[in-house]
Amino acid sequence: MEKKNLEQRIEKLLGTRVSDADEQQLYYALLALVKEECDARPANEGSKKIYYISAEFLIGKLLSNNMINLGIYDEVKEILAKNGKSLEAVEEAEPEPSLGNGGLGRLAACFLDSIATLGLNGAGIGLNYHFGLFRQVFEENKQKEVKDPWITKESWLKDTGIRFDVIFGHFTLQSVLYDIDVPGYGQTAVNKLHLFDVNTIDETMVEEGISFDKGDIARNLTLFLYPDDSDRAGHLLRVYQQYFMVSNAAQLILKEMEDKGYDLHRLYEHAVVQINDTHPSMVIPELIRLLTARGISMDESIEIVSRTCAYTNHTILAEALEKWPVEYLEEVAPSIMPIIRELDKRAKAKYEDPAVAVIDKENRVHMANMDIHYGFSVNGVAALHTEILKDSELKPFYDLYPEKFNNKTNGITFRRWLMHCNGELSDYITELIGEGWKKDAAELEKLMDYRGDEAVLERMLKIKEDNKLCLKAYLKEKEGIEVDEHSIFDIQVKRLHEYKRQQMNTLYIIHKYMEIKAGRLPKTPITMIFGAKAAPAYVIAKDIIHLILCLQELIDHDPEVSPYLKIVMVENYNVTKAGKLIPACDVSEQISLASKEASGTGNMKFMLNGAVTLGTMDGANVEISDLVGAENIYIFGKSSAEVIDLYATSGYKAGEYYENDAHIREILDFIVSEKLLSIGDEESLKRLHENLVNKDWFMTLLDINDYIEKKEEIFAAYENRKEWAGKMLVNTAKAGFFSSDRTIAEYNRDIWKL
Ligand code: 26V
Repeated sequence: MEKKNLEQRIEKLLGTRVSDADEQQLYYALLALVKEECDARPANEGSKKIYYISAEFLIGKLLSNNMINLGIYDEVKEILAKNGKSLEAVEEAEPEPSLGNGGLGRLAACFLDSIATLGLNGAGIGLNYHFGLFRQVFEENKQKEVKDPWITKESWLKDTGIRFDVIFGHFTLQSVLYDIDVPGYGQTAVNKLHLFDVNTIDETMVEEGISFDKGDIARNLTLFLYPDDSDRAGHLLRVYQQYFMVSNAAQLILKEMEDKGYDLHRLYEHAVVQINDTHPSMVIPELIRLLTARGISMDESIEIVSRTCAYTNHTILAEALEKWPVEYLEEVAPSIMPIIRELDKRAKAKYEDPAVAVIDKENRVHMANMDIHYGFSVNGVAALHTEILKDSELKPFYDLYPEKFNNKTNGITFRRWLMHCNGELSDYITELIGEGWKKDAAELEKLMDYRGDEAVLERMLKIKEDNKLCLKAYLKEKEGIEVDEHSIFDIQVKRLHEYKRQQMNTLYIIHKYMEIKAGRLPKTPITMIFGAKAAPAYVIAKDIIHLILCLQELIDHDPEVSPYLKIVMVENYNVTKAGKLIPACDVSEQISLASKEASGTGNMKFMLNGAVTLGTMDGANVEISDLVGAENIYIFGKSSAEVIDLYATSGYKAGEYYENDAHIREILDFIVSEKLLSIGDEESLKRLHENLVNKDWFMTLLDINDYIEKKEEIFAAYENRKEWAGKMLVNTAKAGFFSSDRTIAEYNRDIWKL
């Protein structure tokens, strides 16, 4: 597109001069421009298509990323600048949809970008939640959930006119299909994200916070992602959502196959379905149902679908592996229950082991088990994770089907997580090694040549400083929080979960607070930044947020401590905030209990942007550590093998650490000290204290001393600025492996075979 032409097009869409328009008008004009541009481009073609089905697509704001991918970002930026406008200000006008919870959903979004960028014929399929997960607000140092509307009159959604009937036990709902365009970087063709919805949704039924009548499915089906499931109605609603998602997906897939005139007996030659965690698992019986309804025998339908579907596991936490009572499925989706029973019967006829049954003795359907028996591929998301699946978590299945198991280490799109969020570093890299890395991330390795180049190292430090200044301004404006750009920015942002051990980081803060009180001051002040949403019904996770916010208040009001230590918990952590925080980070906290974090993807984003990792040997940290080498990462804590053994032998007793280690006791008791109780909620703080002393299921106290020691070590290393800059450079240079382009190329080579 020619520049002059582009400006004219924008002005035509605006109906006024760029210089006369406000940010809101400019946003809508650019939205329309990008949609027009996508409409003008062809769809990816090919005789086989990948359908990536996921309950979450954490896509973030799309304007800038779409413009980068379409190749008009720099020009638009210039046109705006010339007219006295800033693209950053325009970005503010775009609402961010919270169609995801964390890593699973963000991975799906990165994958869509890479599938399109590699020119693969593919689509995402999910649901159009009107209020997303929820928006987090802090009140009285506690998380409160409110609805998070994001759909405005003009948005990325395009009504396709496609409608399907989904038949539930007691009623039928007609779906509405909206599409969001997914342009690939430097590609002409465009893919789609398909989001299904119902026209009968009633947004007004949400009452206080995020509560609503869970029984009224026609009106509530797509209000929220992961609606509260603490009662039967909530469980049923989740099953309604899942069946609605996959029935639509299966109908769409077969419609596309039939429109192309493909033979459904050979569905697997033209379609591959990637099941993202267990939420879309019912697509297997639904596809079988639809094939048998078209006259294909049960035997053959099962065979066809088993050759079409592949499953990705994203967690080994037992509670996240879904098991739905047969009774619920009978009520919601009675038409697939006979098929699930048939699948169960066949599995039981072949394998006696109850561990691999589809329906267990308590009459619950194990979704993952169904996926593994009736899919052709099972993958984990990092090398260690896949090994744990094979050796312990899914061992009985690995023994049956070794050929199905494979690893696909996660990745991230460098378009969003470097080119867009860190323009300065991105441009500097290009200045040093050329443009090639944007299409082939492995080329970042060329940066290794500059390890000893002082000017380059100086510049890396300068860029980090600039990004810290940007974050400082952002936090001041958005959260009213003042940070010191000369302090060390130590960041932990991710879902709040005990296994991720934000509580361990918090115990360090108490330790450091006591040190400062005792006159042992850090050389460089420290800013500890958190961002995390807790699931609304996850009581201990909310207690941890409460503790962090109470410590933030305590330290802010203590002039003896506040010059050296600052706590920041950003409200409503999301993709946009991640884009501001990550480029400014010095120390990346990746401190999960070894064996529990399947992969992590934040760890990759931080290293790419020149942060140094403080972490356990868990998930993809293991691969990061292998790549950067021991001098460029700070590893602590017990190994996954040791942890797995502790669980097997019930060998970990938090109480013993509390009894036998005076320092640990002192730190923990601070949680229920006068100082904190005068700020916080007694019930919440006492519950957390009691949990850490007597339960501590994710073994915080096991690693706390090691963690404190390593953290002091990494802070000391920060003092040698030149050596630190070398570590930053190596981290960026070695991050190429974690491009989602590499991950998707591997999915395609080993699983999808497009
Ligand atoms: C979590 C939750 C929590 C809120 C209530 C409902 C609900 C439902 C499902 C889940 C599962 C989340 C699974 C997940 O996000 N796994 C993450 O996947 C990432 C991408 O593979 C990986 O990097 C992370 O290690 C893994 O935790």
